[in-house]
Amino acid sequence: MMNLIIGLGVVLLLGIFFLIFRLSSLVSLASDKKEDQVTSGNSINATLFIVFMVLSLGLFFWYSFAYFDTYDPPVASEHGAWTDTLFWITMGISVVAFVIISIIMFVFAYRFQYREGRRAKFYPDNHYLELAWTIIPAVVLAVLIFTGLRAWNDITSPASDDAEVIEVIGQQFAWTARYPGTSDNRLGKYDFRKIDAVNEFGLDLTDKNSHDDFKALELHLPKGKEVLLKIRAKDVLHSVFLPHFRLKMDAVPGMPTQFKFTPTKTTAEMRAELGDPNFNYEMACTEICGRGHFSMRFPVIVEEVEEYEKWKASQEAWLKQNPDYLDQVPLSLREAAMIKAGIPAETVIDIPAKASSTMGSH
Ligand SMILES: [Cu+2]
Repeated sequence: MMNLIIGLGVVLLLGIFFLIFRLSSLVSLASDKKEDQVTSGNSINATLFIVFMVLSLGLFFWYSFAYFDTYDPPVASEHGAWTDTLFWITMGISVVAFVIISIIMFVFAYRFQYREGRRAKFYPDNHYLELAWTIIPAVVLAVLIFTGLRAWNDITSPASDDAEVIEVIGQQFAWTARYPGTSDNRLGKYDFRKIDAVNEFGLDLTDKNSHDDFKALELHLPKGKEVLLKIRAKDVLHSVFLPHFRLKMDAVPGMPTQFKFTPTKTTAEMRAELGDPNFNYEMACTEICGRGHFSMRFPVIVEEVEEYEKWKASQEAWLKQNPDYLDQVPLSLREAAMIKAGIPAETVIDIPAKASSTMGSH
């Protein structure tokens, strides 16, 4: 409602401006003097240029400072500090160029408005000037792009062998995470053709690494340890966005992506830093993926490594929660799979019966 009123107010104001403009040009048409007819509209426009410049630059700086905290959350990852520096260097150069160009544009429009008897100067070209405004921006842009590229190559280079590998999967409209179990610390293979109502990851149970993988509805991260996020999507494009970690990577169906980073502040530390006991990190989807896009919020918890390991050990393997799927585990691996997944031994009795009944029905 408030927005509507503000919108109507702006439309009304523009209408009034237009009427004043029409009125003054009609008045000047009615007057006999030739120069009045030409210059009255010009000087109004010239003055409006200056008004517009002062108002919009004022708004620009006011917004940038007043709402600074809402678009610049404190950084909580190692590479984030470096990308922030690059961002602010680029921003500083752009803002200086933007302000200088805006002022020159509007002041020139005002300064060189039509005046009776003034003639334009014929000034066809100046090689030095053209060289200067080509070479200086080219050098500045090249430096920005190459330092950015170096940082990007560093961020996207392969993760170290002892990195914590976690998979996040986007689907309409929720995130899920898959962790390697504590007994092997390796994510098992998956195959999208194995996805069904229960096997939402498409776990390939013929791979022994998959037997202790578990599902999580919160993203737990260890502080000070390199994390490799493996990212995929099950239906449409989604995008992983972890603003405090300066991490953004698309989740693309059929094309797994990844991002490595090292968290530097636990949730508790960030709460203390912000003085907000209710603060929580979160992961959002930044690809408009459909009607429920807004609801793709995923809680993120950063803990000390010991707490993180404790949490991992307390989780139940996916296979333990879905023991029916043991019949997809090759017979030779079945016993080891049950131990790995923590499935009680008495479940063994069901499996051969089930296997033989399926065979019998063929
Ligand atoms: Cu999404």
